[in-house]
Amino acid sequence: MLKSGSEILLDALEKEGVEVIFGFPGGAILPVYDVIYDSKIRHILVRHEQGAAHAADGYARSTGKIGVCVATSGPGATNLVTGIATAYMDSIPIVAITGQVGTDLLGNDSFQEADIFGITIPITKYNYLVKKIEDLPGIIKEAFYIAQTGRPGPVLIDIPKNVQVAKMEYAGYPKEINIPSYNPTFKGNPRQIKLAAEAISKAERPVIYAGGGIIISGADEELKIFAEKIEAPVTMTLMGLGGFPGTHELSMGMLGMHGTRAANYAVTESDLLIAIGARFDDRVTGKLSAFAPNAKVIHIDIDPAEIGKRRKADIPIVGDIKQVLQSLHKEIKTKTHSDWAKKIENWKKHHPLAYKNEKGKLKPQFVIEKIYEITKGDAIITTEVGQNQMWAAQYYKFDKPRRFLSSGGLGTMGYGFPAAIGAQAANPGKTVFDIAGDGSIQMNIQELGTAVCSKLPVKIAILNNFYLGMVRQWQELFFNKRYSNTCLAGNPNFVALAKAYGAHGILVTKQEEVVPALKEAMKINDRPTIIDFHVAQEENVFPMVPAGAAITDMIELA
Ligand SMILES: Cc1ncc(C[n+]2csc(CCOP(=O)(O)OP(=O)(O)O)c2C)c(N)n1
Repeated sequence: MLKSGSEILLDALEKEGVEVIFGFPGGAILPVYDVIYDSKIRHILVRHEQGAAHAADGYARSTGKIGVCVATSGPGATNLVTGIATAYMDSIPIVAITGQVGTDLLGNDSFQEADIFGITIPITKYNYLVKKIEDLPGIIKEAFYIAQTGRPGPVLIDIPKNVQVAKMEYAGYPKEINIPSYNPTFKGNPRQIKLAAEAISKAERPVIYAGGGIIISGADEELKIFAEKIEAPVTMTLMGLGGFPGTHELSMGMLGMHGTRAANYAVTESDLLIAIGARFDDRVTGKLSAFAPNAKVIHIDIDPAEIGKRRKADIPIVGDIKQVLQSLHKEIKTKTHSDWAKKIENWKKHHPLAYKNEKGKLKPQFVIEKIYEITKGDAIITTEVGQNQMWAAQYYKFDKPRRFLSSGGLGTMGYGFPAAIGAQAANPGKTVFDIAGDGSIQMNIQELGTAVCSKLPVKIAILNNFYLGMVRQWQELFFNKRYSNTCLAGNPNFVALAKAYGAHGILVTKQEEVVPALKEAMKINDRPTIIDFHVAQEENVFPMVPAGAAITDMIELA
């Protein structure tokens, strides 16, 4: 059947099982929008293309499926860049589709031309500029395959306008795919797995250091069986939260810069560090030479490039984590480490996460504890970046994967709200909370329009300290309280702003107002709600390891 490039694109998206796409139109993508008009796929019109990329990312993180975003050429495409880079740093599968000027105009500085292919080379797993309509079906098939397999990541397809309108005889979306140069390894090497099992049987102080790879691979059950069988305490990275139940007795919570004392001590004293789907990020390791200095390292990851990148692995295992753990289960024997377990219990008991409950002050940590209680630990939580993000990671106990969506690698302010929109679109019946800072929320607050029009009942809890809090904290601790350009005195009235958009708004200034406000927000299910919590202005996130220090070098609550 004769079909246009745009019709082929939409057919391919349907065949890939795409249910919703996030986008913003413009001249160079108009033929595609014309086909979207008749399509069964839901299109959510964002207010800024950055919102589309983050929403696709939130959709992907909360479901494990590929998120799709669409933008026009030039400024539309460049507005996607931060969202694509955010997804790239956290290995999130999204497919970004951009319109491009016609192939005859390429390279002429034509109106709204930007070399988005060139711009996104370093921030995509793979990308394409489609020069002929005949290539289009195969490219879309490849793009979806590459985005999702191996170590996932964003893929961009740039489609010139003439390719969108050209017609060809279309035999249907390809069923098979063959990319000879692309062969991710799924099964771990049996010899390495045996070596790992041996090292585990000899270890006296093992620690499991679990990253986002656990969640990507869907290996949370396997991890639980593994940890219980060898009685190893588990610490998670920011990306790994929910990959192991936060309330499990073997959980030590997060490690690293704002990790728990138990986690950081345990890693430092361990004799075997089992790194699973984690990449030894500098926010985790602190001073690298002091990180697990006496430990043998088993490193399991699907991406061979991660192994040995920052820390030599004694036993490297390349493969899909779920499969590797299943193979490991067969090789290991049940173990206990009573002295080690006691030591860790002791650290946990004597150094719990703590904050001061001061009279007359509303503490952000308290707000998060109450969000946890009211949602029974089962909400999808997105965060912005800064103190709000770290408090959410510390005080909301994630027992299940795909419940905590946060920009870990890039640390993108403005991520949380559009990501929440994506997650809510993907999970209509679930409670979705964006835990936000007053600075970050203003980076994509225009998406209130999107959430209102799409009737998405996202809840936004603004921990409003009238500062760029995390930067202010660094200025307080390391720059002698010289608060250069971190005061947000010009904040809008967020309740009035919510109302102006047709959303619901609640102001909370006292501790006793927190629960009633949350209950009120939980009842609203046809539009977004902003709760503006006026929290203690100079509260800090503790413990804190100063950048570049050893992770045992923690600054604590005074
Ligand atoms: C796009 C972007 N710009 C700048 C930064 C640097 N930065 C990190 S945290 C932070 C402050 C965040 O303030 P706010 O959103 O109010 O959250 P709080 O720390 O107060 O919870 C800034 C500016 C960033 N992470 N992202």
